Amino acid sequence: MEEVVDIVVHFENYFPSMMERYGAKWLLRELRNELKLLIDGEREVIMFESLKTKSVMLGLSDMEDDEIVCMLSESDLDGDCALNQEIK
Ligand SMILES: [Ca+2]
Repeated sequence: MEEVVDIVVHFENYFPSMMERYGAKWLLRELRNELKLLIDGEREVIMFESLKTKSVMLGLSDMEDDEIVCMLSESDLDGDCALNQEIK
């Protein structure tokens, strides 16, 4: 769990060195594994409620609702208010 928090909270700091050290393929696989933690169990997508609930678990409890909405809207390509790209 500590590794998950490090990756999420310090992503921008770690990204360049991790990419250089382990390669893009490894990094993408790790990110996909971490994203699975944010998926809503019933709908099997990442949505506002699951992000809000699980952000606390990941040590991101100070995230404002509008920041979560912004994260979702930036990555929600089909506009259904959920991140349902293939991340399994
Ligand atoms: Ca979507």
